Amino acid sequence: MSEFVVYNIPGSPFGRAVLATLEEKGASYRLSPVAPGTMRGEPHISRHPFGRVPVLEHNGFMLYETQAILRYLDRMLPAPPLTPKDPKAAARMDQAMNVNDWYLFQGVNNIIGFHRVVGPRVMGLTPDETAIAAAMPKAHVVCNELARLLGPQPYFAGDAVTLADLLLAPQLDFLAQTPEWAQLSAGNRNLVDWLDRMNARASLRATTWERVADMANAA
Ligand SMILES: N[C@@H](CCC(=O)N[C@@H](CS)C(=O)NCC(=O)O)C(=O)O
Repeated sequence: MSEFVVYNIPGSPFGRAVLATLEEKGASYRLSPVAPGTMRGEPHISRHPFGRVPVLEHNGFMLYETQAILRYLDRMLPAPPLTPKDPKAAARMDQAMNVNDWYLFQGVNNIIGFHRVVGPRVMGLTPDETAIAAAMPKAHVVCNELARLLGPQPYFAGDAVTLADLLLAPQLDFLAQTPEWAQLSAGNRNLVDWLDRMNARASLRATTWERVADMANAA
């Protein structure tokens, strides 16, 4: 199995999901850092026509969109399996992954996470408190719904980690770095415990912003 190349920016939660999945699989991979501000120009725009990260390259096969990448990795590298066999559990996994993309990222993390974490850290921006406050009602709905979907199970699709956990954990870990997390997690103890469980995994510890920045510097 030849090496996987991940085009990514340190700090990207979507990129971290790909790296964490490769770590869970014990796969050999290389990070190819994309400099912020260069994603809408060549060469990156030829890899990703929407100018985003991550992009996976495998034996010349280029793939963007994190869910597609995670499913490709799970099919190419079957052990350990990260998709449940049971159709209902697999449907819960798919549902949680779509909640991540459509509701947690869009309108919550791309506002609150951006203004609290990425903007200040990467661009030296001051958080836009009005935008953050406007995103909070949706953020409450999303966090409460994720806690409801998780319920008493250890992971989103049951007893074992799946692609849903690996997609959601980097996003929620981002939100957990903001002061808003105290309100968003209040009453959602199961989500906090799940995030602690995920953050304790070797795959998540190997792919923190700092660790990915180290990989980028070494590339
Ligand atoms: N739907 C895409 C979303 C990827 C995405 O939004 N990535 C962010 C970083 S976490 C990005 O590249 N943002 C750059 C930009 O919007 O300019 C996926 O699933 O891969």
